[in-house]
Amino acid sequence: KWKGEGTTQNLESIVIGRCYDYIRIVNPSVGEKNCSQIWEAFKNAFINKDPCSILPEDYELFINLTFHTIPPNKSLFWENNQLLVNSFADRGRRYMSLGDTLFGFVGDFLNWCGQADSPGLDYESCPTTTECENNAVESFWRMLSIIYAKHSSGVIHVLLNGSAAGGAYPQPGFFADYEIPNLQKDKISQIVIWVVDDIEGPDIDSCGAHSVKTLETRLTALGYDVTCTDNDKSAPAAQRGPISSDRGGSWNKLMFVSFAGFLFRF
Ligand code: ENP
Repeated sequence: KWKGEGTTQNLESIVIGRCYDYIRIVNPSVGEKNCSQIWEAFKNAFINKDPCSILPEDYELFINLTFHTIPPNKSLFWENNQLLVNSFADRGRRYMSLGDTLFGFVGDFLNWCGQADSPGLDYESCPTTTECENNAVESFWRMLSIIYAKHSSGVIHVLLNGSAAGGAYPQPGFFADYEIPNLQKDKISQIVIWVVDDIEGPDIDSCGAHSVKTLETRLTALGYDVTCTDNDKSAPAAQRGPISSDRGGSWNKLMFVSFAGFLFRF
């Protein structure tokens, strides 16, 4: 019926299991959470409803039950870099991207939707955002993006893909539309943008050019202290240790490429 993939099989077990994995192993510092209640709140956001009439607010109870703070300087926003971000953030040990929070962790990589006339999940198909934007998955990430941006503080990092066909800073996009407008300026000391190309991918976008320039201009106009680094000056790789200054940019790029290559093997 719909063009999108249907609900992920075993959704309930996955959500409850991920919740326990998170609170017991990944990040016990969030404290005790009620994982069955979290599943109920998640499910009740979209079950038995028209799959095209789900709003971000429908996940409010889910957010209340899963919410925990995001440590200052740990927020990592991104576009078109999911696997690199997942590996680089290291499940919250290095950075805490939205997918490394309890609320994002339970839904990452999954698909879900209900149906108006039945209490069951639709395992056959779910609406894509082109079919209707008020679908269960889109509204989930919209709500989470807003909450994540509102609670981010200190130095904020943004990891963009310089090889993305539509530009490193897509508009529309979650970062452009739901995250930037919800950042709390008085809690943020700096915004650091990293533009990283795919290994052997085209160098389409970089700091000071095209869509990245648009982003830099927007953030500066909002009053943020913005810095931007391209991968050839070594962005994430620089975090792994000091880079000797006499070696120049190409060595740095090699450092980054081998680091990214290492990440991509996962
Ligand atoms: P894509 O299109 O590269 O990747 C979408 C995949 O990332 C889906 O598997 C989705 O899970 C998962 N995902 C993890 N975090 C988010 C998310 N936060 N989000 C949408 N999907 C997410 O990603 P997008 O659409 O460009 O979104 C990137 C955004 O995530 C950035 O704004 C970044 O700052 C933010 P699923 O359940 O859909 O299979 C917000 C929206 O963190």
